[in-house]
Amino acid sequence: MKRIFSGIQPTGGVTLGNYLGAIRNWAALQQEDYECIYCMVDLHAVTMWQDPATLADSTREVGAALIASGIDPKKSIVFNQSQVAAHSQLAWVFNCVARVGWMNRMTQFKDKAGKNRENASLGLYAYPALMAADILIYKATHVPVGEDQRQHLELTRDIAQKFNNDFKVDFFPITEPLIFGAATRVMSLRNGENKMSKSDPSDMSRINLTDTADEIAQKIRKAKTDPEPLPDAGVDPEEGRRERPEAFNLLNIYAALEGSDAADVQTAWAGKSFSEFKSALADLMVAKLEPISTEMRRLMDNKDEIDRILADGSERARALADPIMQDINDIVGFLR
Ligand code: AQP
Repeated sequence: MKRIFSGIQPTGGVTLGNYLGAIRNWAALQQEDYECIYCMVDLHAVTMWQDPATLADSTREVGAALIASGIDPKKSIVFNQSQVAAHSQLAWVFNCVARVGWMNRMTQFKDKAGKNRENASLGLYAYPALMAADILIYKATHVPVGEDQRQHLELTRDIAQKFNNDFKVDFFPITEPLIFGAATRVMSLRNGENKMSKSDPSDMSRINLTDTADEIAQKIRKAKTDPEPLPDAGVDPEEGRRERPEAFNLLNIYAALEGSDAADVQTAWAGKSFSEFKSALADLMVAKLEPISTEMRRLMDNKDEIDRILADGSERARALADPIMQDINDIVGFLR
């Protein structure tokens, strides 16, 4: 039996980056021979300050985005992490299994903590141990990962291995990454060197799945580019991304939305003007995102419906996680 776990932080609205890089792949996985568990990781979200007045609604919004993007909550388990206590219980055990030296090598902590590392939360530092617990509390066999999460999945494998060795058991699986053929990394519309992010202070840097057609058109029109026309067909994409990150980002987004090969899109638009291209990109984006945003808005207007779906998901998640946590307690030697 193949079991998939993946998570997304309810740290704000859902971006086109979350959709193209993760959510649409999660929806596609449901077609295959997998049991899928998709989680709004609110415990991870609070490793950075979250306003309590908006966290619950952000959680609902992310849940709505998943469902509107085609994740079927009857087929897959969709829930929020804080409602399944076993995530936190196992995270503590893993805090005691993982080594400080391992955590010190995690590049995401360095990126997110920034210069003022002493002032970062302890939770942000221990984030990868909680992520390992998220995956292993279900004994998930596969995790869809983007490039940015690869290091954390490696750590999950190390923690599983060390737990099995320390306690002389063959308990946790060594989880495999699921890498998608054309993994899409969507960059900011204001700076092609940074990834598009929910928490970027500038709303113009990202497309939110709830943006209206006019907002999308405006953001694409104002997206940063350079004075040259679109690149020639022969330009190597790796080199192109280094030299003209904004141009190649927009080409990539177009290809990902259309479901076509990036090289074909580059050839089709070679030498053309950005104004023509941006207008086609905005039209394509609106056509693809409108059905999702319409369904998201419907769900957001029906909070009871979304809350019921998440409560049902939490119950099903607990039914899987609790017996595994009980076994772990026995292995560690906690008195029942
Ligand atoms: N720009 C992106 N391009 C491709 N994939 C992306 N993902 C996020 N941004 C992009 C993927 O979305 C999934 C969920 O991400 P997350 O919410 O757990 O955290 P994140 O990667 O830190 O996303 P954000 O939007 O940048 O959130 P904040 O601003 O809160 O840090 C992951 O699979 C991720 O790879």
